[in-house]
Amino acid sequence: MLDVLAGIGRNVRTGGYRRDAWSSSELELREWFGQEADARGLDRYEDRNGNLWAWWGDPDRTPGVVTGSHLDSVREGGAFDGPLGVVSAFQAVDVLRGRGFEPGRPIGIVSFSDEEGARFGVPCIGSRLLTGILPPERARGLTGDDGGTLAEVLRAQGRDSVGLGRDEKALARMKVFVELHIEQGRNLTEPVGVAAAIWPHGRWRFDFRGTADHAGTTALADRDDPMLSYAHAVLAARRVAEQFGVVATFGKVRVSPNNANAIPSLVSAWLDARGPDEGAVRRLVAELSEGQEVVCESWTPEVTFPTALRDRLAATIGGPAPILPTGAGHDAGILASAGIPSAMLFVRNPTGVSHSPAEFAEPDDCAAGVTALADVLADLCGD
Ligand code: HGY
Ligand code: MN
Ligand code: MN
Ligand code: MN
Repeated sequence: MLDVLAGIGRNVRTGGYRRDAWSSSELELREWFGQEADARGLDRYEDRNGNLWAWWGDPDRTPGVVTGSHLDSVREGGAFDGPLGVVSAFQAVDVLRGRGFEPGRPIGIVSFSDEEGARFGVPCIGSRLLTGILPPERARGLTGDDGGTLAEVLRAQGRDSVGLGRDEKALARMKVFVELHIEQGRNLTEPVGVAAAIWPHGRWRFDFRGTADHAGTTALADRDDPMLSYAHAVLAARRVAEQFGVVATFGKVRVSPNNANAIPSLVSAWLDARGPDEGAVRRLVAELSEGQEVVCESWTPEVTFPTALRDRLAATIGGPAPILPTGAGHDAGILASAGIPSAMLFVRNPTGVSHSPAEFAEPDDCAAGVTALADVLADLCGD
């Protein structure tokens, strides 16, 4: 059985992906990726947007079949969301070589930078920059939770030499992209499935303002406490989400100045809202935003993966492989929205839990994912 989990274990030992991207631990991740690529004699490099690449064959001769995912994660995320796709990509190359397969096209492995947007607030920064969907100036100006901008972080790491931005060369090298990812819901009952679509989803920052004052000496009637507005918004989000058939949560909140014995002057809270119906998501946000200070920090429209490619993957896997939508965003969705033929394979998640250390996939299902990915890569290389 393929030691996918051993690969994830090695990645866990680097400790890198458990923290948000662009941090020093990301440097360790690049080392781990490099070791995996070097061990297979793959041609590896980092592109202008921090994405890591490893090639079997020369993509400048013929555009290649690319697979991969991301290594960063949310804080205290799981071990599979992202790394499973990168580890499985390396292992699928091993499987194909073990079969004596000679690819008719180059096969590329990519790890996109900062897919979760855990630090700078915008998900899929690496693939959005690569495709030009995220303008480099906006990316440079993104401010992390520690107050530093992405530009300052890149300068400190000496990584902004060639500058961020749309990468025509990287795009020209990609004929098709397939991302393998752990399923992040409870809907996949077979070991491996194929993605139909990604729900529209976004992140909005709400700023609830109040008047700083003493927690002990200010009469209740004299208080202008922004925590109350925040609390109302949290409860309204759940109520309206149920009403409109969407999902929404305030998963991150920042209280200023954050003293236990003072009424805050500001409560900033981030809403994540998603659903199969874009209109319903927008109605929810409009209702919650009424009379509030709200900034949309990221919006990803619905992505429907190309039907012919999706069905081809399902047929290659056989089974018949289930085809299902997801509420989770992915780099494959960004590439698809930029016109790169893209598809996704999902590996069963027995509990559906994700963005939590409890996230888990069975070794046999991980191995089935690698075999399915190898079969799909071999099939697509034949074009
Ligand atoms: O948040 C998401 O949808 C994904 O896990 N990045
Ligand atoms: Mn995730
Ligand atoms: Mn992911
Ligand atoms: Mn993804």
